Amino acid sequence: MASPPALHRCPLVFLVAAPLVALVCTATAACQPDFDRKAASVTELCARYNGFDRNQDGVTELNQLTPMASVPTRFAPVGSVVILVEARLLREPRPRQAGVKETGEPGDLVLPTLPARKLSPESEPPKLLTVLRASLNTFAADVASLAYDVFLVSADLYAGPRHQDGETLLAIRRFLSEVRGAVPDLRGVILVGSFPEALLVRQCWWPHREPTITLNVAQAGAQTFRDVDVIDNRGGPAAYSDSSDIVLADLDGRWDQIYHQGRETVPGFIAVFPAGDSDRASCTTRHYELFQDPHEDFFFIHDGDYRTEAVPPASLRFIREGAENSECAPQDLPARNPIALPEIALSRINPRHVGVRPDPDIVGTAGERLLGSDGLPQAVTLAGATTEGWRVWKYHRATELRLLNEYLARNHAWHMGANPDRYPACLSYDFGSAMPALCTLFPQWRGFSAPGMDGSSTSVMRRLSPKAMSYRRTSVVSARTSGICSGTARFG
Ligand SMILES: [Ca+2]
Ligand SMILES: [Ca+2]
Repeated sequence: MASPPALHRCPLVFLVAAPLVALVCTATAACQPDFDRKAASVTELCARYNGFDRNQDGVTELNQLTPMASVPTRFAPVGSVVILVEARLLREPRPRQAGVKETGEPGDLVLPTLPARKLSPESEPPKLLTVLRASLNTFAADVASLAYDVFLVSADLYAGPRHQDGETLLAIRRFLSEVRGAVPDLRGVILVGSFPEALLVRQCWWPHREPTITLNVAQAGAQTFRDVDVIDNRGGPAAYSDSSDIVLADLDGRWDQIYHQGRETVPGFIAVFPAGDSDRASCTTRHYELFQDPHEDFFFIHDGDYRTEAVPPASLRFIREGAENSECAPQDLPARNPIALPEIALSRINPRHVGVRPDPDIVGTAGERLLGSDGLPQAVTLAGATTEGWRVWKYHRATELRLLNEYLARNHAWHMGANPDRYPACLSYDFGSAMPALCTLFPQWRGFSAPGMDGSSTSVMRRLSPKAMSYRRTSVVSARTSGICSGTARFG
């Protein structure tokens, strides 16, 4: 077996174009099944998870998982990677019908998607789907060239009106967990397309000092305090994360136990202590505001559990219950600062929300449209104020596919040595800076240093509340940064 090129032989972290695709090259060859065994396991698991209804409520989360390709690396493998492709992207366009307006289906609007220089002027532009299928295979081969065995799978997931992104994610997670059981060197998963996102809601017991705070705003009992001790158990600015990949990456955590699919109200409070002394686990005050926050389809990180007792005549005692870290795997709990740790790296390539174009149906008073005959934006005078800014943009599937194809083409070109004049950048938290490792990738990066390119833990932490951080590095922060920085996590 050939040795990998020096670039890929080092046990280091690397980042590949945006979105970040990062995996750690750590030799783990011992006791691993061979490629054929891994491929057979992935195929078998795909079949087993077809029609998977995780919570057995009659709504299928995983409609169909279809193996598309298995690509062995030419080098001694340092791990395996699964690429999940949203099946929606791969569906054939509907047949065009006479009299039906152009829908944005890929067969309707054919755009040149491979680098133009690769097409002769006489070439008929390839169909977007044909290009996409070829591009995905090329992408898998590109990842395999980094010394990974690669398994390309199309994923047809629940896409109905019900809010159950978290449930669908948990189903994917179950599948990935089983894949990791059969393919122990699984190092990363790349999601191509619009996959569900995890919404994290967190409560914590957050004592801090506020320069100014108003309770019961716009209510009869509104009251403003200055420079006071406060306990906020709604989590403060880190209470929500609507895009976090820690749920998928932390395969042995207890995320399935903290998922809430239906709509629920979560009680919370902010209490003010004008006389100070708010850090204790039981505090009494008559200055407080109670909340009932509605949430749906969310993972509830309940680090701020509490109960109250009435203290006549008008005060309330807040008693901290102390339940924390229920999302963490048991082996993560003994840590001094328990935190959910990922087993695999996760990356997303998703152009869906930029797959838009100006609405061709908007027509101005003189018959002008948003784009002129030259294809450029132009001034349009509307008869009525009926079109708001965001409505100008209309989802257009052909554009989505074209953007994806263009990205994959650029990514491949980079693997082939194009665009060498790129620079390293790192954003990380808790795992330390990956910048030193990045700078070993290319000779010209040795000693690279530029302001703002290395957002490692110190600078990230500095932007957050020092007291909140000293109290406990929050799970939400770790989850969010794991999502952002899956590229900087080290494994194995
Ligand atoms: Ca279900
Ligand atoms: Ca874990």
